[in-house]
Amino acid sequence: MPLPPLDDTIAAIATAPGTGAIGVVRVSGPEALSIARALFRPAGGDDIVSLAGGRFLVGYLVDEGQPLDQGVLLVFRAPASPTGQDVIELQVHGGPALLDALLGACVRYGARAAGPGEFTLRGFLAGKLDLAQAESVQALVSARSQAARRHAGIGVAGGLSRRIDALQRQLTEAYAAVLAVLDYPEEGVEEAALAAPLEAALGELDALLATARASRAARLGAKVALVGRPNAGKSSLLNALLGFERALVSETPGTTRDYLEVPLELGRASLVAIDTAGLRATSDEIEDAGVRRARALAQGADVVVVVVDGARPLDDEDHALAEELAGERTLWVASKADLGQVWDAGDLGVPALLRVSAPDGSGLQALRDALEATVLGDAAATEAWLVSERQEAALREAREAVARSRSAPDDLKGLDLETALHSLALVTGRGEVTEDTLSEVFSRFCVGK
Ligand SMILES: Nc1nc2c(ncn2[C@@H]2O[C@H](COP(=O)(O)OP(=O)(O)O)[C@@H](O)[C@H]2O)c(=O)[nH]1
Ligand SMILES: [Mg+2]
Repeated sequence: MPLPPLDDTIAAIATAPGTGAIGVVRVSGPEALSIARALFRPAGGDDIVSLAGGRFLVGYLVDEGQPLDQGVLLVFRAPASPTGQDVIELQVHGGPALLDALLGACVRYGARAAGPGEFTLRGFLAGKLDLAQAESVQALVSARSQAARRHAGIGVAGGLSRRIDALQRQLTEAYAAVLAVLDYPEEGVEEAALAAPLEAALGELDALLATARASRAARLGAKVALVGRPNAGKSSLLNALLGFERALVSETPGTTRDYLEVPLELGRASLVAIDTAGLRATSDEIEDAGVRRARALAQGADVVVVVVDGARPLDDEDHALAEELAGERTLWVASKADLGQVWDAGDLGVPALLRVSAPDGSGLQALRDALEATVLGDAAATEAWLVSERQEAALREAREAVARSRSAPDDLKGLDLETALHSLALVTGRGEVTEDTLSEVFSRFCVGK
């Protein structure tokens, strides 16, 4: 996809669609100030075109003699502006018809209605922010959870970019050691000069890649499937975690037939909890369809919580389930702790067991903590998170190339390191980036961003 023109004047409504207290129209490009002069009458009579950057004026917006609104004009002068060009922002009352009229007037006075991400694209090309920061901006505005918001904010401040830069320096060091050997082949690559930076780079790449899943989960919500036999207490546990009666609870086994998805916010992770039909062999066709669906949901979930009735002795079916559902991302819960516990983790053959009670809430915090730890995994220790699939793909390529270069013969190590450096450069966009990459990144943005 080719990039849009970069030197003309663009305009867009920058605030969210709908009615609000304030609405903003942004304009960037050579005509920005003349458009401001055509539409804005400063209360103090200042001359807009000769105005210094970083100023604001209060006044009236008038289009062809017709008053539009009272408002504020912000002026940023090139090159010290978010796009590197002259930029104005018109702040008016946030009415959709008013903002449409204002944008229409800007277009009549020479602007082009901007497409998604064009302002940030210009900012990137002017060196105001790098690609990792730009993607973090997008992640920040689309963050739906506090966890996603927090890590995107770190990326906007350059946290991710600094780590990528440090990685590039490490690999460049290793690359230099490899090149030295091409000049003096009889000496061979000096192990210490190469091994240490490569090891360190691999460790750092793994740490960053470990954030990808947590980041995806924070953006989309990690799927947590509650599974177990009928009457184990799955629906009661879901309600207890939520703090309100969302799922039907009954003494009659087989009550939950279809599944139920509910968002569940923990401190640092946002989850989608899924209550499922109790797993059992049944002749009821509808219930059986629910049971098959529950198994599929457990397969596709990020975390599986197996609920086993803690107040009833275990039987063969419990052991069969324990075997079926064992896995790295499975948490074992014994329910109904208030009724007493008649078996323990060893009896079921599981590594750890959390005891919970729905009516008195005991064990719920420990379960929340365990869920959070399982979803975040190794990412918990890392502040700067990857925020896009694109970044993840680039780092995977870099990791593979670094791993290859470790075992490659001396004269080929350099090629792998070049590949790795190239992949890293894609993340921040410092290095060559193709128009396709830029189109892909910025087309995900909102208009006006
Ligand atoms: N005392 C006690 N009863 C519970 C607890 N959890 C569930 N129950 C009861 O066990 C029965 C089945 O619960 P439900 O949540 O519907 O189980 P599900 O079939 O696994 O969804 C209901 O009668 C619940 O009231 C608990 O923690 N303590
Ligand atoms: Mg149920």
